[in-house]
Amino acid sequence: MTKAFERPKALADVQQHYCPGCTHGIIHRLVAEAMDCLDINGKTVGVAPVGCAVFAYNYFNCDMQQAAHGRAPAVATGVKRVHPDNIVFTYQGDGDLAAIGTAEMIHAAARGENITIIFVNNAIYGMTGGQMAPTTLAGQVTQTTPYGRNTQTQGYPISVCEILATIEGVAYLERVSVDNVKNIRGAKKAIEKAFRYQKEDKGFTLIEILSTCPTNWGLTPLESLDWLRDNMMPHYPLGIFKDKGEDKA
Ligand SMILES: Cc1ncc(C[n+]2csc(CCOP(=O)(O)OP(=O)(O)O)c2C)c(N)n1
Ligand code: SF4
Repeated sequence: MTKAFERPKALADVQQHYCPGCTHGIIHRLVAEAMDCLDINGKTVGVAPVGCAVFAYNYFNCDMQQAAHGRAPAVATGVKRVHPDNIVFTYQGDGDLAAIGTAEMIHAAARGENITIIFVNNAIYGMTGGQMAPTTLAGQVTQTTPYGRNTQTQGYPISVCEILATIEGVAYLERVSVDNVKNIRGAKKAIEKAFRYQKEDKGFTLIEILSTCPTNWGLTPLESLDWLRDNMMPHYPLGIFKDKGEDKA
C-alpha cells in the first residue's frame, strides 16, 4: 500500500513538549517538509531560540546550534559565513526576535545576510508565563497588562515585516498563518521559497508565521484559532512585504 502521509525525514521521531493546540508543532512540521522537498537535510543548520521552541534542537534532524536569547541571527551569521554552502535558519518567537533580539534582527537584515528567519508571532511570551511581548495587540490582556495593553504607557505593537521591508539587504518577507489548511499550505510554500532564495544567494529572508498560545491566551485550541483570525489577522495582515523575485531560468 502506498503511504499518503508520513513524518518528514527532517523531523525527529520524538515526542514534542508543546501544549495541546499550540501551533509551534505545525510550524516545525512545515520547516521539516520544506527541507525534505528541497533535499537539503544533510546541509542545513538551524539555530534554536530561547522561548517555548528552545528544544527545537531535539526536533529537527539537521545540525542545530542553541543561541542565547535574541542572539540567533548573530549566531546564524557566523555559521553561514563559515559554511556558505549550508542553508542556515533561525527559529524565533516574538520575544526572542523583536524584543531582546531587535538589534540582531535589524542588523542581520541590513547586512543582507544570506540566512532565513522563521519568526513565530504568538503575540505573547509563551515560555515565561504569558507576559506582554512587542507584538502584543493594543488592549490585549497578558500577565503584565492585566487591564489590556495601554498604548499610552506600554507602547504600540511592533510589525516586523513592515519594518524590515524598508531595508535594502532584505530579499523576501512574507507573513503567513497556520490557522486553517489553506493558510498552512501557503505557509509551507513561503518557507520553501525562503530556503530556495537562500540557495540562490539572494540575501536575507524572513517568514513571519501567526501562531497560537492557547495556554497563555487562556483559550481552548479552537477558540485560539478564532482569536488569531479575529484579532491578530486584522492587525498583522497576511501577504508578501518584499520579494526580489525568482531567478529567470
Ligand atoms: C537574556 C535573557 N533574558 C530573558 C530571558 C527569559 N525569557 C525566556 S523565554 C522569554 C520570552 C519567550 O517568548 P517568545 O520569544 O515570544 O517565544 P514563545 O515562548 O512565545 O514561543 C524570556 C523573556 C532569558 N532566558 N534570557
Ligand atoms: S506556552 Fe504557549 S507557545 Fe508555549 S508551548 Fe504552550 S501554547 Fe505553545
